[in-house]
Amino acid sequence: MSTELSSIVLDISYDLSDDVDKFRGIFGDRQVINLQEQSTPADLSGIRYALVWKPDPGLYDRMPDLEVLFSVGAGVDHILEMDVIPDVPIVRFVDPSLTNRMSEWVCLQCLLHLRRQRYYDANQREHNWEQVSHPEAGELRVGVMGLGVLGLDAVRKLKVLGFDVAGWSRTKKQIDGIDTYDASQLGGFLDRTQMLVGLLPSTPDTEGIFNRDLFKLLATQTPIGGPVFINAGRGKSQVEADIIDCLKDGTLGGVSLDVFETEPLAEDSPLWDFENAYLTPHTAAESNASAMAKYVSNQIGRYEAGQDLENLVNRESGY
Ligand code: NDP
Ligand code: OXD
Repeated sequence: MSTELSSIVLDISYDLSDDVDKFRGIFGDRQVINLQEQSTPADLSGIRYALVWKPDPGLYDRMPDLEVLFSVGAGVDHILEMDVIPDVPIVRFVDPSLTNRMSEWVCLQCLLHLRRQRYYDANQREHNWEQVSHPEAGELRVGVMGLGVLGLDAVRKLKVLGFDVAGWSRTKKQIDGIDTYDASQLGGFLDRTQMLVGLLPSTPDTEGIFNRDLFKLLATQTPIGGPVFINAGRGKSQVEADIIDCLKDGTLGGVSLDVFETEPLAEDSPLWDFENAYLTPHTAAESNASAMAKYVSNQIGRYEAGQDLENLVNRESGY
């Protein structure tokens, strides 16, 4: 097949059909091969770049000349968990359009719990005018687990809202005005945390980290009726059976979950029915197609100019 060397393949497992024109507009002279299209050739030799979510395992065999793999998402667990991973650099998606959306979601969830929004929703349904007082943000100690691109933006914005914010990550960070803890200091971090936010990647080390044992270490005295758990990292990092039990027995006073062990969340999951649970269907921060096309095009430009690719995945740490 005679494709240009600089063509890019768009994977079928993340439906970009409505956005292919945006990709073609931004990629200009580069050929954009959308695997959704019937006309896609079986032989993709000569192709150097692919943008994938969780591709068909056979896809890589069709691309013997692949040089760089781009992830549609900021997370790359879907790529690294596959049996076959091509031996090429993997670049994850990092862009303000995604980061800002995630911080909007995190701040929103913290505020919903702080301002007892569910209580007012219920009263509104009952046409019930009842004023209750609530603490201000500065009285709430929020702790963010994961201080990467998303966590760093979230802690800064939570701080601007007035929350008393701290962060935890594998390696120690220095952030103005924010207490930080490294992996060895998890106990101290949890002990001060009343509202816990998860922005961790899914790796063997983070699997099931948000479980009953961890929730029990959170600060129990809170001005909002119990510690709150908020997660938008990955569902595999949480043990949903423990979350359900902890909501029932008051170990947790509330949760906000955007990610789940199995997605979509089963219709009969008890999580749907807790008054103090806010659930969103993995929509905290979407990857915007135009931003993604510009990002990938820019990275390919850097690569071809001999510059370093940005946001490379470390296969050893798994993110
Ligand atoms: P980064 O890779 O930039 O940051 C990951 C952070 O997690 C780092 O601070 C890292 O520590 C920390 N970390 C990783 N493993 C451990 C560990 N074992 N113990 C302690 N800390 C750890 O990722 P992003 O911030 O860009 O994204 C985070 C995750 O958010 C993604 O992997 C993805 O799963 C999820 N996501 C969810 C979306 C949604 O819509 N729900 C949208 C986009 C992303 P260190 O700094 O020391 O390396
Ligand atoms: C991502 C996601 O990883 O949307 O970007 O979950």
